[in-house]
Amino acid sequence: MSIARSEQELKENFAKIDVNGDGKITVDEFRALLVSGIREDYSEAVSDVSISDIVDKYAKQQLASMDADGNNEVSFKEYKSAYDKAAAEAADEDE
Ligand SMILES: [Ca+2]
Ligand SMILES: [Ca+2]
Repeated sequence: MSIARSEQELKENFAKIDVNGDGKITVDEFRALLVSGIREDYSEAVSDVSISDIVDKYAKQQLASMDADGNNEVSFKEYKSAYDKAAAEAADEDE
């Protein structure tokens, strides 16, 4: 897995999560992302009701982990710095 990503690639990833295109990722957008991921993995086994609580929890965790200024939205700047931090940690583990 390559950890060196260009800013352009990060912008494209961010835009995929930022469904309404306002430049900020909200907990609802993280939620939608998680739901679509779960649907791909467990398309038949899971109902909306059974995944709802789990998705809520992880969406909030994911938002909180990236939301540096605590306004409940993740800007591209916050997304990028979270990604840079994860990439730096991954690089440390490789050594
Ligand atoms: Ca948005
Ligand atoms: Ca924020």
